[in-house]
Amino acid sequence: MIKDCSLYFVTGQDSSNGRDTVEVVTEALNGGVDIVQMREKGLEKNKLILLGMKLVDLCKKYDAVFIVNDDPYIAKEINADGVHLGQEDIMKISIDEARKIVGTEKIIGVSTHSVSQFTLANESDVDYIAYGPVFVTKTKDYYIGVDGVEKVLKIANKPVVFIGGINEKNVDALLEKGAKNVAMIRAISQAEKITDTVISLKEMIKKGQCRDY
Ligand code: 3NM
Repeated sequence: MIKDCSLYFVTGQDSSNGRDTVEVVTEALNGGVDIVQMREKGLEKNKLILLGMKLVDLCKKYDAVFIVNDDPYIAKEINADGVHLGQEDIMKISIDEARKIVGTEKIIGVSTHSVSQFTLANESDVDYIAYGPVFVTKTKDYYIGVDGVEKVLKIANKPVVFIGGINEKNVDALLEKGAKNVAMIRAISQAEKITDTVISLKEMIKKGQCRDY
């Protein structure tokens, strides 16, 4: 399970202004990100495993949750805390199969891009649900906006992580609607001062929604 009030960093070597992923993740952890997802679409399996092993150790040191994107077998092999599955992934490997691979102790998250996908995910054996892209993002060629935010929060029976184009300027718009967890690539990976940016984002989350944590 993931804790609420989490700042979730998704890696992206291609979106890190040439900086090394381990360096970027270290700076993000120094600022206090709670969850790190290794999402490196350009890397082959053996390289993902090598990078993943480094990130597993790094996240452990900071007591942060470490999630592998797309591949439950890699998550299992490197003993990550869990796996994140996209809608395309779950066409190939169902959530129930992924659960058998990673086991009941591990975290499974799934991406959803509409209220109807969210509703289905809500009934499935996942530990959190990502919903987005809520704003314009370079990663996707569409965005779904914030209209469904309150609706999904109302029906959710597990933590919801909002994603897509979120940054220091627009995060409040989500927090005001009740969001507790937000995920980002570029607002963190492309920040000039990653640690400072993360500290400020965490402060905003705390003020916006999670005053008691
Ligand atoms: N998944 P940025 S949006 C990886 O909506 C990802 O499922 C999304 O990057 C989804 O914070 C997204 O730079 C990209 O917009 C997030």
